[in-house]
Amino acid sequence: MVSATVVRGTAVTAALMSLLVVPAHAAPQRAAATTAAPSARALPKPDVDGLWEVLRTARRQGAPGAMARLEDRGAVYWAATGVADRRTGRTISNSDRFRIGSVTKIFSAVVLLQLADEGKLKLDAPVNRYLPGLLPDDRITVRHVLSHRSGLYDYTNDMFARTVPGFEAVRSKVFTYRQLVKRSLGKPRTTEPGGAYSYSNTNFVVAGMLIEKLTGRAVRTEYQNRIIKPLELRDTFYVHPGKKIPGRHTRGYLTPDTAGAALVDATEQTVSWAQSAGAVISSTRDLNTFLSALLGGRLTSPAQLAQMQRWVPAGSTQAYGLGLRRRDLSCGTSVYGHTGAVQGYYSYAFASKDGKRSLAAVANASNNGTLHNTMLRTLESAFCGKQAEARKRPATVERHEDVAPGVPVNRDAR
Ligand code: REX
Repeated sequence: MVSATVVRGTAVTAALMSLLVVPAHAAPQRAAATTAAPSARALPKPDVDGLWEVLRTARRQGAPGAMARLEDRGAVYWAATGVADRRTGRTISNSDRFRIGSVTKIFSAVVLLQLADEGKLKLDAPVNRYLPGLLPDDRITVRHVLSHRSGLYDYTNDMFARTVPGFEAVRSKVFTYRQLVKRSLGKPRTTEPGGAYSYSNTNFVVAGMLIEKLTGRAVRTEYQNRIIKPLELRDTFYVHPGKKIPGRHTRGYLTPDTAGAALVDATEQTVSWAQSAGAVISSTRDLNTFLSALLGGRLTSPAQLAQMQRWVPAGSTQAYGLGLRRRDLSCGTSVYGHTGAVQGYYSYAFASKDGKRSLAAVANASNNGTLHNTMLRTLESAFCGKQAEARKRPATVERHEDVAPGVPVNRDAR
């Protein structure tokens, strides 16, 4: 069953933002190595037809369903095609919830930056000041962890070296944070503290531990009280170690490494392997609201938002801040947010510099590099409009260092 919807409507999000009170006492801190973003320019009109074409291509490339929601200064556009459930044939829709993977990292970073705003955390203090003896090097700071410059090895490299067996081995497991950190510490570190960007989920496991240590509460409670409740996000949950996605959701399908093998329904899992690095559930609407609020300065003080956007190079068209990615698009515009990959779901949540335009998209399949590259083009349609070069040329081949880095990704999956 196939369905297509492109709708324009009116969104009302501004009123509830006024509920947020942000402390503004935080002093600017020492700069990390930075890379300048291309200068901000007026955004071209979104290309909704282009967005729609990207989603159709995603389906041809192996996603049972794909959808996107674009919000632009009060106007809302959404598009969806394909199915949420291959067994029942139920049509996918933007009201379906899904697993957002590493977009979770922004939630964890926001909580920590709010704690910095409250004077409870210093970004340049060693992690070991707050979690004595956790890390083998006192030089590793909170900033290093949040910008993937700690050198802590990514334990998911080994965990998911074989995609389906790796997933099945952990889908019902419950890990403690310490068990995950221990898996990382068994391997040599990838950089000196403060060295080059080297993506690792371990960093955001440490972020979760910091949140729990500094607040005395579970990350779930902190996400809830600091982000979900104030922004009235009705589709956003942190479910751990439960395996189910609450309410109406799209199922997620994992592509096996063997070409031609049947997709594996990966919907139910604890996501304990990721937790504060990747276990949040949300919807395209909530992600638009979240990114707009963050970039619009409604979740942290301006000083902490500036910290979040001290960029380190992370590839030719990307940079990384603190739990935040910057992607530099073909038209010279940069967008800010995160990509996510957990088994069965590729997700994308980005906004313009001022937060006034936001795009959230998801394909309900993963471990398919061709599909991932296609879905990245939703950003081009949303923020470059008809100027997007990507529409005129074949999809660029991205490196996949951040999708289980060091692990082969199935590029040819159909
Ligand atoms: C886990 C394996 C990939 C996925 C991973 N995900 O590290 C984090 C994430 C949480 O969302 N990262 C994104 C599996 C990309 C980011 O930070 O931007 N792949 C799959 C394999 C490959 O198992 N052998 O594709 O489902």
